[in-house]
Amino acid sequence: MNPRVPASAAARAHSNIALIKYWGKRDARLNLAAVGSISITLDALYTDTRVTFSDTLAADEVILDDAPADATRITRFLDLVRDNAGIDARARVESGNNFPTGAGLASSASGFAALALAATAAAGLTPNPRELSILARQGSGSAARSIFGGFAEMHRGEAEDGQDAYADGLLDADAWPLEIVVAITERSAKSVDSTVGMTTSGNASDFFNAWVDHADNDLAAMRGAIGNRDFAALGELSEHSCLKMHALMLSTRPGLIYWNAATVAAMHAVRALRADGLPVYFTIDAGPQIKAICAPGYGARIADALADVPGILETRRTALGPAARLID
Ligand code: 2P0
Repeated sequence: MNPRVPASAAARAHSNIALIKYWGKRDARLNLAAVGSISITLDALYTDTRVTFSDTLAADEVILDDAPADATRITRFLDLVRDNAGIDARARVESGNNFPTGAGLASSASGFAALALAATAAAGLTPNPRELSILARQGSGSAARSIFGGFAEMHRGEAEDGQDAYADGLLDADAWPLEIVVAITERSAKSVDSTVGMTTSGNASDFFNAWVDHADNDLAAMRGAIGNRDFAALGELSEHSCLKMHALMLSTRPGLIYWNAATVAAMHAVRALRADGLPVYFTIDAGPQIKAICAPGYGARIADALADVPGILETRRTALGPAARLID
């Protein structure tokens, strides 16, 4: 290996949840989304990843949450970094989430964002945030957004090579300190992973074209709500995009049902809290967990209320979080 290369680096990236959802691809090979998306990055949910390139390794090794894991998807991703850096060395990748993996809490978002940053640093590269987001996208679409803190927008892009499919920061976390309550209703991994689910939806839902046609309107309205710090507009648009995505999932053949009974109970509970005057809206990703979006200062009260909903196993409160960064 080139002696100038640091060879080992570690990064932390935070999970994010989309307020305007990404579901569907326009190009599977380059992992280009069919629609843009807008997300918030979460302080309390993150992945730490260390990448160490070594000439003595015969193959990439992956340790995920202290257990050896399949390296296929990681190797494909590291090959992009190796090509850019002009190195051949294999890597040892040690990664840990401080939350359940693969259960609809966006572990691939924080995971590939942390991997992109750690791997490029270990390979001696210094990409800017946009370049990093283009790289992270090729690991997982939602990971492009986790390069940024606060509010981020992922652009669908038009170019065939994906060079205009990147995320940008919209607003820093402290500019509008929303609070999120994540209500966990199931700890095991989900039944149909997002990549498979959204590829199926693109081929096998009558609703897919309508979903794509309306995306730009939703994105523009959300940009406006964020710019105006209009919480009711942000919340209403978030519930709308979430329910519309789940309608698309349900309309796929075979239908994708990510909710369980507690997920539905929690949706009703959020709306009951709202009817009582609390500023809270829900969103749900490709899994059974529910995320309550709370106006600044309301997280504790809403977490207490949701903890009483039958089937909710645990709640976690979080503020909005920072951008991905290198750590010791
Ligand atoms: C999102 N999700 O916008 C949407 C909402 C889940 C539901 O992005 O195939 O793991 O790796 O690009 O990023 C999850 O999909 O999919 C996701 P790939 P990813 O957050």
